[in-house]
Amino acid sequence: EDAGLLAAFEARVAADEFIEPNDWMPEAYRRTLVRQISQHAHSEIVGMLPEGNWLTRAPSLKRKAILLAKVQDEGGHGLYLYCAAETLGTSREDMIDALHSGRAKYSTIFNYPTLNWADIGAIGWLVDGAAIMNQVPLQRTSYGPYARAMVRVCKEESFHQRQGYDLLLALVNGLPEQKAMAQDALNRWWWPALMMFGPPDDNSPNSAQSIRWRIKRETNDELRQKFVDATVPQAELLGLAIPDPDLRWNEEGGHYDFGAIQWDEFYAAVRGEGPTARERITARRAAWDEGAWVRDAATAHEAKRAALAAA
Ligand code: FAQ
Repeated sequence: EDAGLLAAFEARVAADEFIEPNDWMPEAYRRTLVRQISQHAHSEIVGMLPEGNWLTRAPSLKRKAILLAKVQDEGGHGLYLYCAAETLGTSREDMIDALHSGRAKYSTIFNYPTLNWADIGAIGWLVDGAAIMNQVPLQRTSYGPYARAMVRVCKEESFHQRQGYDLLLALVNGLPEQKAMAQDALNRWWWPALMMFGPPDDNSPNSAQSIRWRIKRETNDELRQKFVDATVPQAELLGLAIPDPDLRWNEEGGHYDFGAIQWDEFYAAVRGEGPTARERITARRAAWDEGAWVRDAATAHEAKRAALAAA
């Protein structure tokens, strides 16, 4: 690759300019973006499944309408992100095939099951809360189409986080059994939410280069710490206990210290081990196959339109 082009590219990144689809970029930068953006898109789409599971069992019309809107938003986020990745020269079919064949990852968090209604609250509060913490800095990521997609995504995620917290507030102010459901959901979702930020910085192979290229603006550990610090007071307000005996305020550091994360569990979830992961990919493949007639009809319609236009 031409040294002059590379130097000019790096200078633009260092000056916080956005790189746009037709600009020159190193091949490794393009590959990293396709990897991260497509995996982000897959996470949004697979992420519709655990909550979609509860649409038919929401306890009231109001809760059902809120959840339906949220799950549809996640589908929209996936579509913006696939479009952003397509501007880098990859195709939708390739990305979907990578997901279905297991070549591409999606967030570990969606390999956990949603066992009861309180899980829907915990997902909004913790999973969307973690997603916002990670995505706010991505509004300033160096690739323009990704950064711009993040602006709308973050606004919608804020609504998602609030609806989850509101759902849990209703439960903790209800019957003791309802408060116990909320505590049980927090117990199961807390550690997986911390794992969403990825491996620790000293074990994160992509971080150093992604930070240099300003694809990532903050490291995995920095974002995880910010999430813990923001979330502990929210748990206190709910009257729920975070399931970590080592969690304590560090006066000197001005942050919460927290216990050791079970990284074996994280890597098993990344590898897609366990029944829930198999269920997720089976559901995505079925949705793709059952949607074939829609893609065929759209293609046939476009061919007719083009033929008419040519006539
Ligand atoms: N799960 O070197 P690093 C949402 C992989 S939010 C699975 O640190 P990087 C909203 C990583 O890909 C969730 N794999 O990698 C929602 C890499 O493998 P690779 C989605 C993970 O890229 C809420 C390897 O480990 N958000 O969907 C995970 O620099 C509710 C080494 O890791 C995003 O994707 C993980 N948790 O940093 C939807 C945000 N962590 O690719 C529905 C954008 C790491 O080399 C309902 N992505 N790995 O084969 C990012 O910010 C980054 O890609 C990180 C990972 C921080 C996830």
